[in-house]
Amino acid sequence: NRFQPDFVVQGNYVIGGIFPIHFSLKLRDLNGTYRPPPINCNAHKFNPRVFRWAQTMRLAVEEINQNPVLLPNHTLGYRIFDSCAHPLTGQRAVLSMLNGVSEGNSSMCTNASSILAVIGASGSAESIVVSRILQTFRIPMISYASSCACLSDRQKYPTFFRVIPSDDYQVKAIAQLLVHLNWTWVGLLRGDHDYGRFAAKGLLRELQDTKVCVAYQEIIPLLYTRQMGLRIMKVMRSSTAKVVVVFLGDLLMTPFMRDYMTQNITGIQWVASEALVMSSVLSGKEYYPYMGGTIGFGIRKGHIPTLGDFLQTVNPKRYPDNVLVHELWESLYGCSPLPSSVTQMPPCSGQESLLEQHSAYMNTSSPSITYNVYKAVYAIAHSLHKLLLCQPGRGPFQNNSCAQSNNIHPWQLQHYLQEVNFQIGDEEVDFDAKGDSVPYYDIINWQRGKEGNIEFVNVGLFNGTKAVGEELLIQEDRIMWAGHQSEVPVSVCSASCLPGSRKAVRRGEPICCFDCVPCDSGKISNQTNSVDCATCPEDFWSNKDRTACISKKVEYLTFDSLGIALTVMSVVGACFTLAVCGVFFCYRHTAIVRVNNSELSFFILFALTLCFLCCLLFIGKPTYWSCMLRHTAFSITFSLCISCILGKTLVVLAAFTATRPGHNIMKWLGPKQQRTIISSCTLVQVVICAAWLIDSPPFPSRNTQYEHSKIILECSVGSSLAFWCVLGYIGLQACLCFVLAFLARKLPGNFNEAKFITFSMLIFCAVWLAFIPAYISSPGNYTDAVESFAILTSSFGLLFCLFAPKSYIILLKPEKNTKQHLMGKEKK
Ligand code: TCR
Repeated sequence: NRFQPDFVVQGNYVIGGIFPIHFSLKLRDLNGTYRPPPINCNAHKFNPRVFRWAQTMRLAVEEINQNPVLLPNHTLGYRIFDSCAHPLTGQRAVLSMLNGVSEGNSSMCTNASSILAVIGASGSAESIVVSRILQTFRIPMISYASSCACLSDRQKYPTFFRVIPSDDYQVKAIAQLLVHLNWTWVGLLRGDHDYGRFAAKGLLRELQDTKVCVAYQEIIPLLYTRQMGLRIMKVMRSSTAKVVVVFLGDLLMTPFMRDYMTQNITGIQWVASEALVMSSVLSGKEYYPYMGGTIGFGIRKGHIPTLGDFLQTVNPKRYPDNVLVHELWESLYGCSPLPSSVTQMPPCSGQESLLEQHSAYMNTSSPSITYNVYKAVYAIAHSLHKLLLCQPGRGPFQNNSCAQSNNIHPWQLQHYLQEVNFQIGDEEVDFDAKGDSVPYYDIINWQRGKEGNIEFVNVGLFNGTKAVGEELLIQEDRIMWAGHQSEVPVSVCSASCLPGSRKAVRRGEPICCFDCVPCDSGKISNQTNSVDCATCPEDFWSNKDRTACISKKVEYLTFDSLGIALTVMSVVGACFTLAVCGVFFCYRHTAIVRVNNSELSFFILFALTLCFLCCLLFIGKPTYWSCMLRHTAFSITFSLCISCILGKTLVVLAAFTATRPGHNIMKWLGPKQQRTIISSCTLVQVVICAAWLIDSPPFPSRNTQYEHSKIILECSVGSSLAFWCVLGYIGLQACLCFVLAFLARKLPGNFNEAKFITFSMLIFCAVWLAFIPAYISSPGNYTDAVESFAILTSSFGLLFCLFAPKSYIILLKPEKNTKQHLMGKEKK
């Protein structure tokens, strides 16, 4: 039971082929207590797709042999071995190939060196083993499917070439795709082989500096068990990552997918690696709900016009002895072409014929790996052709020698292989220094076909030869996403932070998982996913949403409701005062006006009018002048007013003492002296104000401290000492006035003014005492309002207390407006 090649054809030059025609190899564990049984590939599953690859190699060799231009007068032969999709059996295949156990039953190691080059192997793990063995003999190999980036190492794999791009490019493409589609939270599923290991490593490396994070990485073992699968599915289900990248061939994916379908997990968007994305095994109807919408990168496809016809020539009648052909029939038709079959299958009718519908084998519409095999054979043929064309004395080898056509060494062929450059279809084939080929991928999307099965639709491309950033070209509108959706699925750990907030990383979690915290007031972020909030420039403040800086609101006491109210009150107050003035003037000859010094009354009324009006200075935008005027005008008018009242009190007091004999104080308090007292009292205030204005006058200022979002225009007092001095002086006058009036309150007479003066001073002092705390603690622009309010109330207080009783008598009780009546009390 010797390991035999599956196909052999003799020729001048023989090339080897290694294909994983069988798969699902289960190695028995050996404990050394029995003789290990031979590994029998044929007992395992037959892969029609790979069988097509092997047939493609045969076709290519046949074509070349018939080609009058390429390798004329020479024939190519081949020996094709089954690697059984496992490194161990791959090793056995390559050893058998080298040993030359080929022709019939000959057991001798003939033709050991007759293999010039090898096409293969498929999986990277197998290629690694095969390459390690072949490099001892310097035999070049061209792999059609091994894409592991690890194989680009010329030190380790000096004779390795491939016609599939290295996965380095594919992971770049996948990373760009993830970034492009904003999938920042992805799962990673890979097989437990070199291909999966290196691809995952590469992808993680590519994602390092992007916004994409990997939520989990799960490994599907080579020997798949349901238990393992269920554990992985649990992880997938519990994760919020809806996008899963898979680096897996369809052979490993299929058993996993079967269990996956029983688990009813939906909503997963698959990103398939190249090994999976063109898999016809998973293109059945039943897979659509679970795998529909899958997107991935497929290698460049070609076209082999004669392939369909060639594949059809393979049938059991033509190759009655070939086990593989029988197996093909068994796997495609479920019947056994041999009458004496060991399998339980029913015998075939003999009418079976290969049609397109047997896609696993017959799909020739857009061959990819198949085309790679074809290219690889041609690459060898072209190199050989070049080698044979070598002109003696002009060769590339030592002393410009050429290879001898009847004794070509494989290393000589490798030299030509490295240099080869030829056209096939519309594609140019060559190898770079590492033996790699041009990176070019199509973006494949799994959409629903007419019969409900999955169709592979081209929706873009990745051209690795283009400049960075321009490699990816994707037609998003043509893509059908998972769950038959036309909208791009979302796969993020945390939803993006809207403008107005910023990201805050969660401790111990990947950067893709974050919280969004709103910006502080005065700071803004105007982009989604901002990392930081920017501070607004001076005089600007954040808006309510914290998305833009807006200029601060400038506030001052203006003609808004408050300002209007104050204006109205002050105007009304002034009018009242003038009205009282008018009344007093009209009745200036009546007793009540005359009994009290009428001149002083008019003075007081005049000063009160000014007091009312100076309240208007507090309304409106503070300017240099209005600031200076405000406090000084107010303090001087008030000072004037209180001085007059003081004068009046003195007069009342004097009048009282004058009634007693021996005191003629009235002599000293004539109108002239009164005026002097009033003006000198006022003058003190004027001097204080003048000093204030000269030394450090009040000035308009912008207060940004009180409320950050506003600029409050106010008058700074300049010198607070002066300010409080001015107020203090008024207070002093008022107190003095109060005390004097208090002393005079008991004076006889029906109409005792001193009572009213006491009362008015009481109100005045109360108002201004209340003013102090209110002024100090009032917010922002309300300080002005508070001050003007205090002015108004105290003015009103004075007006009413001093003049309301008199006006009442004048206007409504004229009968009491007689000297007798006013002095009535005295008579008692
Ligand atoms: N590289 C994989 C094997 C592989 C494959 C395929 C197998 C690729 N594409 C298509 C079957 C069909 C990509 C490896 O192991 O390197």
